[in-house]
Amino acid sequence: SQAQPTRRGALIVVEGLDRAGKSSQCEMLRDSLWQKGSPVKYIRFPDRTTPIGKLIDSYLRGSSHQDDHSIHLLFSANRWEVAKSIEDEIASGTTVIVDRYSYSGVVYSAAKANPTLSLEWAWQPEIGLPRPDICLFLSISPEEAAKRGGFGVERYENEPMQTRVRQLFSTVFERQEDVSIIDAGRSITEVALQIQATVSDCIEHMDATAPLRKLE
Ligand code: NYM
Ligand code: MG
Repeated sequence: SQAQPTRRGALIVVEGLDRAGKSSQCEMLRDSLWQKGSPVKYIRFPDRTTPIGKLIDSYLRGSSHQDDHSIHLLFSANRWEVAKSIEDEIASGTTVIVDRYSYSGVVYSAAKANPTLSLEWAWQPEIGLPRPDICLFLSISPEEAAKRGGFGVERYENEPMQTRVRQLFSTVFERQEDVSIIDAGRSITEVALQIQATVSDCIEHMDATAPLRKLE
């Protein structure tokens, strides 16, 4: 009999505002896929462990200053430096769950209202990166976010910035294909079950013999 073509893994991105519950949901999704026997890996951006990631971390903690364009390109470079390893994992059959990706990249930078840093400008360095098979947008209302406790101490964790980020996420996801909006204002379990169902549906319907696509 003929050998089956290798099924590649899926690239699953989880996006949302700060305090939407992304990290907990990513961990639960990883565990549920693992229990079903799928090889799976969970990564996050920014990856603060690399040399570029350390510059980003210092900027976010407010210990260093960066020009808006410069920090934007560092966030993008932080994705490019692991793009190949994501592609390799996926080609070998591992599903990769990514906590924040290019969508956070463009939205947080454009939210600074810098006149020469538009969404369009911000998207350019993302072109060619691995394209997610699905992007789950964890949506919570500003009221629900407020109930989840105060802001952290990092740059961007303030009301005016979060309001602009929320608006820009809507703009970006209106134009984007393969997005699933998840109402993340519900209980952790309800949200987790909807995410699992959405991801199973995506994995079942995607062409797992075709290679991963690229962002364009
Ligand atoms: N962030 C994250 C960006 O500004 N650009 C990016 O490309 C990415 C991936 O970093 N407030 C911002 C959004 C967050 C901050 O992320 C740190 P996290 O997930 O809170 O550690
Ligand atoms: Mg955060």
